[in-house]
Amino acid sequence: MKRFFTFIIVLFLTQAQVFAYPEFYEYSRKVSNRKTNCALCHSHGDGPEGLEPGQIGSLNKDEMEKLMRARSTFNLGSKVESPILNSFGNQIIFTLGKKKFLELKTHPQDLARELGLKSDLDSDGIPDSVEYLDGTLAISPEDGHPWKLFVSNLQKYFKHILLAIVSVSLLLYGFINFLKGLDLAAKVKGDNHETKKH
Ligand SMILES: [Ca+2]
Repeated sequence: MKRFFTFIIVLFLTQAQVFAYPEFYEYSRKVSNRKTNCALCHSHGDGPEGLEPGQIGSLNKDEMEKLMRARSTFNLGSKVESPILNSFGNQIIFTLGKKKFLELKTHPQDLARELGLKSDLDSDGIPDSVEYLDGTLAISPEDGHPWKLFVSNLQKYFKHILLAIVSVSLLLYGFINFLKGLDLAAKVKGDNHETKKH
């Protein structure tokens, strides 16, 4: 059994390049001008081949079974949990199905359109498909196009910002009136003092 398991790992390692799909991150890199890599969709930035965590060589028996199950799932709508893919990679297979995904290898520019704008895995307000085009990680809320993140956060926290502005304005208004009151009191006191002198 152990020999068989080792054979499966070696087989996957030798075939790993076949299962890596650089067409997508290369397209993302081209349109975004960002140094994207396999981390867009994979657990490891260098892709599935290797012995590092998130790569095929590091998988235990259960994870290898998960990987084989994920790779034999070709229908869309099937929940896959491939240990070498991150949640965006798994989401792509869930949304499109493996068959459609493989078809897109020759025209990776259509991946974003096929994914649509519904999914936003990291809830940063920027859809996964847009992050693919921007060359940012769809699973990291800190990683996003700066202007889009700013607009998204502005919309998200608009009420809080508005409340803060109103509160500060009221405090400022109250403080100014307090100073005016002090000034008026000082003037009245000064006038009284002058009246008593005369
Ligand atoms: Ca996002």
